[in-house]
Amino acid sequence: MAPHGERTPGQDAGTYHALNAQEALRYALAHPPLATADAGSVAWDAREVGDGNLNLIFIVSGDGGPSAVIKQALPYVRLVGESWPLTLERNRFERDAYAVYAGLAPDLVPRVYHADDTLALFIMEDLSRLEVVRGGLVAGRRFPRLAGDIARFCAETAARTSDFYLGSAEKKAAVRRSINPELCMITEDLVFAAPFYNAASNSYEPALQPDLDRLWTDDRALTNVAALRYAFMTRAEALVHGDLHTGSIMGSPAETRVVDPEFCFYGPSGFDIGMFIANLYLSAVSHAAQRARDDQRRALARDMLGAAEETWSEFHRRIESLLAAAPAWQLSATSRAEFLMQILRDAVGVAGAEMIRRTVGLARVADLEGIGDRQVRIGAKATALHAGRQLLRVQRTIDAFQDAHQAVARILDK
Ligand code: SR1
Ligand code: MG
Repeated sequence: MAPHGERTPGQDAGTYHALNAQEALRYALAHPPLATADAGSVAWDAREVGDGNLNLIFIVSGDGGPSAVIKQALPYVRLVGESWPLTLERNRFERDAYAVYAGLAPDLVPRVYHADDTLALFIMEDLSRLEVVRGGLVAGRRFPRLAGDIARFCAETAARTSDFYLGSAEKKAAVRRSINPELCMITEDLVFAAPFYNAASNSYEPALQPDLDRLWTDDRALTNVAALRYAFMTRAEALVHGDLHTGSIMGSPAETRVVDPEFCFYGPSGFDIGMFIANLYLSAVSHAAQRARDDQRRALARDMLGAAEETWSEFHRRIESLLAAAPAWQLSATSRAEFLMQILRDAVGVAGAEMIRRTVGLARVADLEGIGDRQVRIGAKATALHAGRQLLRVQRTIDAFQDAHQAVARILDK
């Protein structure tokens, strides 16, 4: 990797500024991997294509030739504007996470070629051959590898970055490097707090008020979400991606890539798998709500529920065998089962909170917002709130994933 603080051509050293497309093009052509290309003989183009909540994304490509992506952090939340400042250091957290993932599941993450902490950017592999999985699921496309690949990603990262695999001092150093307070605070607030009271950042159709009143007075759900929030803030178990929803995954029928780990930190091992499963459930809710007007939707909803089951069972199988093989621990079957039960209960609770916040919180999702018919959309959101609340209610007492899964399937069937 290049030394920190390298200059964009034509810029002063040591200062940050947000690039425009022309500057991104010049920067990319001066750094790996495109600096090695025969730049003069190709017509180059740079486009800003970021559609996420936070960053600039430039695709730099030569016609028919090589390409790369520059990801640059903005010093504020793009979704909201400059009134919400946000640390540029998140770009470094993201790059560090990719370096860890490259050692654990290199086929499931993009390659990173170059980084520049002054400009808060890195250059990575262009994944334009893939699509954002959320968009594909909304459009009814299928990703047969998705569940298995994400289960493997979550099992590998949850086990191999934990104390079961790292030495004691190594693990503590990793935790220290990954303390990411500003982005964690966003999750503490937007996932575990704001959706559970009448917070200014929430946004929802007034027709959902009765559903929200039920949630906001559900002592069991509120007690459990408070415990999950506390666990998120205190239990540094493993390196967590921190934002592993279907908008943070690029895919095709043949490939899966996890992107956007800027929310990474050391947290509860069930967090990522729970957030991912929640987003499969949201897709299932969306398709199920639209089934009366479209024959394909019933099958798509069933597929998404099936993908959630496959995700959990494959994750469970893999992490169980990783724990069994953990060097220096000799965990008995009983103690492995105990750890896995904790992960299951955390994951189910996170899934509930994520479903609710994606329905009424600040950062909602196309699976629900994109339903054109107002009545159908409200129905889908009410179902998501009901399912999310149910997951929160049962998470502390379930003994098996199926206990939670069947509850969601029954709610979708109504
Ligand atoms: C203010 S950021 C809102 C959301 O966008 C990110 O993708 C995370 O999901 C965060 O909660
Ligand atoms: Mg993101």
